[in-house]
Amino acid sequence: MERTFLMVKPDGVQRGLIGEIVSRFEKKGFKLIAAKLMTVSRELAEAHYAEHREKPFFEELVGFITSGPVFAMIWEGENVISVARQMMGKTNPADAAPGTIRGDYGISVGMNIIHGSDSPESAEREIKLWFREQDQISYEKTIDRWIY
Ligand code: IDP
Repeated sequence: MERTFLMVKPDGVQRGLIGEIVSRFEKKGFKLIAAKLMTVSRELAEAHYAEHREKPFFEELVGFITSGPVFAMIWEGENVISVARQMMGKTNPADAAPGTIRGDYGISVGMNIIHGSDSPESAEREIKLWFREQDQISYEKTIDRWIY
């Protein structure tokens, strides 16, 4: 079963959207494997966004993600990486469809509420970066047989 790394960014936490976002993924049928409210060190922020190191907005990005608590999560389910990306909507909330998280709650690309891994490779890398093995909980849900 596939796993992905999702994070409510500091703007989403400040705006009280943790519950709403968790609820969307729960109702969809995905399974929560790990979650924590935390502040992000500069070191972790730079490692997480390493692929954007050369971009002009890199400093802004690192400054933003370290500016307040984030809610980091691992979710599991069939095709969860791509389905979560669809549920998040396009990177720029101006292009994100209504009904998606960014489409419903975001306005600017810098503060777009949520992060989600964009491929199996980045999901694997990000899960390792953000969570220790022993904090990832594998368990059965009886409801699963009504979802799959
Ligand atoms: P993604 O979060 O949808 O995967 P990426 O292209 O990986 O999008 O960019 C990472 C994050 O960098 C975005 O979520 C957004 O917050 C921020 N970002 C992307 N482009 C810009 C920009 O032009 N200005 C400021 N921030 C940006």
